[in-house]
Amino acid sequence: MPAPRTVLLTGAAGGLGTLMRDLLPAYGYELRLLDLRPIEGEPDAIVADLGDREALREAVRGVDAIIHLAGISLEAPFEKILRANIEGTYNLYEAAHEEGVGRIVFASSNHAVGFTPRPRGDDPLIPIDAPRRPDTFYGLSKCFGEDLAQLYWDKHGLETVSVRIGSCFPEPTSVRMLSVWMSPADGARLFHAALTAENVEHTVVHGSSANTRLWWDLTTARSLGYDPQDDSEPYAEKLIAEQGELDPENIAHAYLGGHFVSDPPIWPY
Ligand code: NAI
Ligand code: 15L
Repeated sequence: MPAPRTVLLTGAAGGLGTLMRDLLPAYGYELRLLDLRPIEGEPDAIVADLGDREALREAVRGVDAIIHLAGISLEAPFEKILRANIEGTYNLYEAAHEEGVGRIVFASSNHAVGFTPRPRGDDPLIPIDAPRRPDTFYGLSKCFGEDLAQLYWDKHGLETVSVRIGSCFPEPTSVRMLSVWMSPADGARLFHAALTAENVEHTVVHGSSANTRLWWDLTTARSLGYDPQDDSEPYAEKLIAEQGELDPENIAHAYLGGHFVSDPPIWPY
């Protein structure tokens, strides 16, 4: 596949979309933006719902690749998750297939495997082939997205890199995040690698920086050419002073998914 140049960024008005709008053009991409909400200062952004198949078909026409961030990004009632994340992602894949788009980078989440116990002591890092253990309907929708990606590769030759993102924010804000944080700059590095690596078929990778307190294995992400440059450790002393170390008796500190595993999930995490 020739290196993509024109990339559709769905969810462009969101937190991660906003960070990527700033960072990805430096890699030479021309971004076409799409979101349910208008974006200030971006009059050309496409305002469309993932439920609108005609709008999606038009939005994907002529792009070389798609970064799919749009959807509900936290736990929500199943019906809402169904519409935005499950049907919406299906609609996007159908449109991409119909218009001949070669590659999608799918924003999956650590919550697809959120009930995986976090490593303690000398435990090995969580491998990329750990069994699915969604911690929410939200996490379940990410499992669906990953399986949808596999289907469209096997049946139609549409490639995807599913990035199980940890926590991509300007700074880590919790002790848990020290282990799963992905700096925005590393996020852009990983998306760039996912867009340009050869023959990815459908590859699932963990998405985080090279944190000292890392919980999961980054080998598959690195195999795409991803070379993370950041580490959450400079934030550790302050966060631990404020919040304390993770408590082994607290269920929300026991699993990869943090507070998403509690019922109902507790915010903030
Ligand atoms: P966000 O909630 O800030 O942004 C999501 C965007 O999607 C919003 O701008 C929203 O308007 C748009 N959207 C929602 N439903 C839509 C629909 N039906 N049609 C069109 N647009 C719709 O979320 P954030 O943090 O930017 O995350 C982006 C993606 O990355 C999400 O898919 C999220 O699940 C995933 N992710 C993010 C992580 C993070 O640390 N930020 C961690 C793991 C996964
Ligand atoms: C996610 O999947 C969410 O979209 C994001 O808002 C964070 O909560 C992140 O996971 C996390 O686990 O920190």
